[in-house]
Amino acid sequence: MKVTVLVGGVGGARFLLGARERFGSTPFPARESAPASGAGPHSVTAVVNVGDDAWMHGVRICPDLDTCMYTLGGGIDTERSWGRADETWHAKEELAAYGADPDWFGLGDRDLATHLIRTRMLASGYPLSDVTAALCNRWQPGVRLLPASDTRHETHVVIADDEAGTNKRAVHFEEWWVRYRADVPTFGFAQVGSGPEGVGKAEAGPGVLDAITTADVVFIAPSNPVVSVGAILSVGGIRAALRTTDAKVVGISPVIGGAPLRGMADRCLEVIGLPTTAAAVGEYYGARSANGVLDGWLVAEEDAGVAVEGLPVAAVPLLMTSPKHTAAMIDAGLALVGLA
Ligand code: FO1
Repeated sequence: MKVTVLVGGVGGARFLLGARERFGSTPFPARESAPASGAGPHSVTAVVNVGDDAWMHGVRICPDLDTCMYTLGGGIDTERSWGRADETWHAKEELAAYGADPDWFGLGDRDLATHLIRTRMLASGYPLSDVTAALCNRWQPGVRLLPASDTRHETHVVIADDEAGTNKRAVHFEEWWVRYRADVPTFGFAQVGSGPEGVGKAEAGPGVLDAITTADVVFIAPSNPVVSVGAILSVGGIRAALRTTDAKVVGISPVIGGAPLRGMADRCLEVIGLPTTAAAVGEYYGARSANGVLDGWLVAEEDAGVAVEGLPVAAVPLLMTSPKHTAAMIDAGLALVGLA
């Protein structure tokens, strides 16, 4: 079975641990030498959000790609769920001592090596997808990790000094998320691309549309529906590929009983005027028969009875407390769309 997963950071990485448990390892980067070896009956490809990506202190940081790579590669700090285990912060302290901005972002010394390699490769002309494969040579995540786009597609957030919108300005998503903890008057999100005026459609990265159109099943992981999944869906061609693929598309609700699993999905949904419910997110993605992208919607048992127009819904345990639990959730998703 060819499996493709749309993921953001923490929730997406946990879901991928379950996907690897359920479908086995996918050699990544593919071993040119013996492609047959290690390739089991299944393959798992993750299309990873690049909306959180940022230039800071002269290096390119890709939070969701790195969170997936470190989590699957065994290097993640399990307390924070981001960055490296056994981390130190000397470079961050030294930068702050120079008064270098930003001082609010957690740039770890071990993590910095990843950003330096990435920055050097980007400067040499390698696309982000090649950089990701090169970094994964070391980490061997056992899942193919593809950036949703190789071109800049950052999420920026319109904030202001007060609810009336005095002094509206745009800040990078990371500043909104890390510096302000989203606790600031917020008026919307925008994707900032690499076009001449800084906006415009970033096109899908290499292999992304193929991973969607040739899959047997596509999962939309329980990541932030607005700034992670929404940012992926806004990449040129991805929504259309989901609407036309022969694969079954199964979404997993990131909201359980009116609260997000983690992160600030509720705050993001509020900004775009949606309630924090499994039904609202299901409607936001929408059934393919209703101009949306889903063939099935998995909700938590707490949300049993939720209905979404034109969509089969199943209520199952959604807590990803272990890869085995997540694998069971994946089986429920396959069953919902007749693939189990
Ligand atoms: N999240 C934080 O809340 N505080 C941080 O200082 C922080 C630093 C950081 C550094 C590298 C990295 O890959 C991720 C980092 N994150 C941090 C997580 C980041 O904000 C992610 O974008 C969120 O987890 C949303 O996916």
